Amino acid sequence: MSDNNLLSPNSAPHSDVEDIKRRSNYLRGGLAETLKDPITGSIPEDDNRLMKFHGSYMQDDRDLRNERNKQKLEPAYQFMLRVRAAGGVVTPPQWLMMDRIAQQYANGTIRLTTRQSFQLHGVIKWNLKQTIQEVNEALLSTLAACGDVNRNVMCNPNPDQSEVHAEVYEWAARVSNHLDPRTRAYHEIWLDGEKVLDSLESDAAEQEPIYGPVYLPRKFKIGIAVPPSNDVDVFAQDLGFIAIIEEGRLKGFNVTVGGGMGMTHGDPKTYPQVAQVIGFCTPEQIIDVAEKTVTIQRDYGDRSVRKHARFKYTIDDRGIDWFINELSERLGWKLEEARSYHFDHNGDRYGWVKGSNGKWHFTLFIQNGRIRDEDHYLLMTGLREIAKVHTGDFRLTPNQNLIIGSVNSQNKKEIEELINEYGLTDGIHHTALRRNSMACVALPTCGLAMAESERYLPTLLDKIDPMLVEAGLQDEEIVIRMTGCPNGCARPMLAEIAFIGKAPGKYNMYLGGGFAGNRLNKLYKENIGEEEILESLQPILFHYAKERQDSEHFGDFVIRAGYVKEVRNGQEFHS
Ligand code: SRM
Ligand code: SF4
Repeated sequence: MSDNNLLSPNSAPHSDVEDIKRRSNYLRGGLAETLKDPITGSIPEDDNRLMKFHGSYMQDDRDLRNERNKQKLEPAYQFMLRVRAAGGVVTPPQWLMMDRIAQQYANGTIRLTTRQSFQLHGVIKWNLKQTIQEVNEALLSTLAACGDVNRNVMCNPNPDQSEVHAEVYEWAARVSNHLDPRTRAYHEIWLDGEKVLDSLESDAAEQEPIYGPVYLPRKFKIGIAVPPSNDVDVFAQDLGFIAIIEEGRLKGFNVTVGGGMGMTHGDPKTYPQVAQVIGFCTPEQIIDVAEKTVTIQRDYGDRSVRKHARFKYTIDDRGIDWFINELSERLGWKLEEARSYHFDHNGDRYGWVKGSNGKWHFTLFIQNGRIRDEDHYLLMTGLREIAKVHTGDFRLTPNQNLIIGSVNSQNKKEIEELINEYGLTDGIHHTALRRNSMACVALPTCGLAMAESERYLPTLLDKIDPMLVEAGLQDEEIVIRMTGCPNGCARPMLAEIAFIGKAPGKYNMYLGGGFAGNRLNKLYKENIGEEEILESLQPILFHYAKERQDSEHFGDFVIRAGYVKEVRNGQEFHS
């Protein structure tokens, strides 16, 4: 490999993060020393940038910020740790380990994320190394859970739903392994591995054959969907694959490129984008397509302006034809024409399902992915008790829910009893709107949050639910998502109803996303608080209840009824 990401075609000055990466000697920087500093619970900004590649972010408890400031104390620094597993599949012992370290080192809760990973919050600096070691002892990893690399590869979380699902999951795991960073820095810093490299001059091809010494310009995301479910929101991914199944066999994948959600309020140069389908590849070609696509973004992505560094902008700026040609050149062959496919939803399907191998899977509703014990709902304890007797696996869904997977017929009764004993639920007693809801973490941990999200959406839903009941829409599947800022972590721009935080208690309200995650929504009202949200939503829900056509989804209705205009691609999002 040439050292071409040091010589990006982009001649503008590189951003400071590029310099930090370049100087870091394959993600080492000063991290090993910094972690030992006994004086402060924080780490310097340069090292914090590198920490992300190792799966952790420095945060502070924002609920305590003002008070600590008044008392002239340093902020309550703490670290978020993201633990990834391709397709979100983990074993019961791994679950038990996550449970234990959440109690021992973090804030006693586990957060299931929108990309099928785990997050722990509240780990203090001096416990980080021990925590990461214990994660690795359980054969899980935090490496590349964050940072300018390929992130957790998403995949429909039902490997045993059919043989094809299992095969697709295997491909997701292989793509994920193939794109893992190869630097030994992670082992050296966290696992006390032998120090193998001291020199910046060492051969990039040997150290990081795919990424090179400055890694990617920005994060990169891959998801694989198995129609008719688009639970992974394939059109939100930088690179997506849509499994093509003919006569019960996996023929290959349609390839999608250039999706992404993040934007900045009021800055039309930033926008969410839906990915485009560019062709078809066979299963054996998927790794090559993934690798070459990543290298194109490595070489052509914008390294000067980080806001503009995502792959969606590389594609939009240079054109899809340019990308397809570049990809064909690097592959040495051309993608075939895309095959037909059909998605009919992007949410999860709850309750028991029997897989092709005779095993059972139970999808639990977990509100916004937060696993904790509350006074009258011992969710964390219930799952721990299940993990102790469960012989199958756990699967984190792309909608922040959890599947108790591969349950034997012999075990099913015992697991059902535990589900009942702890009141764990498939969400059937909730409105279908709540079952199709997602909210990002936001306050108090997320440093970028402008408004509440995870802590507020359930309360807002409590107020929307009676309207749904009154309108007779309680069982109507409508996708609703909320985020505390426009970075889009719960993929709100694809929801039929979305709220994106602007300021404390204020949200922009969006309508009209596609029910199958195939269309962006559009701004309906700006900067509104709860009262106006409810006042705005009520007449639309009643109108929908009265005048919707047969099987017309809410997102389609609001466009037909003229509440918002249809958005066909991201460039139209702000217009
Ligand atoms: Fe995200 C940054 C949480 C999925 C777009 N995201 C963050 C940070 C790390 C805040 C920060 O940079 O300081 C958040 C940590 C909050 C906390 O306290 O835990 C955060 N993102 C999350 C999670 C946990 C949300 C959740 O509630 O589940 C998701 C973890 C995924 C994982 O396991 O890997 C999460 N983030 C997403 C998604 C959805 C997806 O990937 O399918 C997106 C939109 C898709 C995309 O990337 O375009 C997303 N997160 C962002 C962005 C905007 C990137 C951009 O293009 O501009 C940021 C900000 C940034 O990178 O600068 C961000
Ligand atoms: Fe934080 Fe914004 Fe992501 Fe929510 S969407 S977790 S507020 S970065």
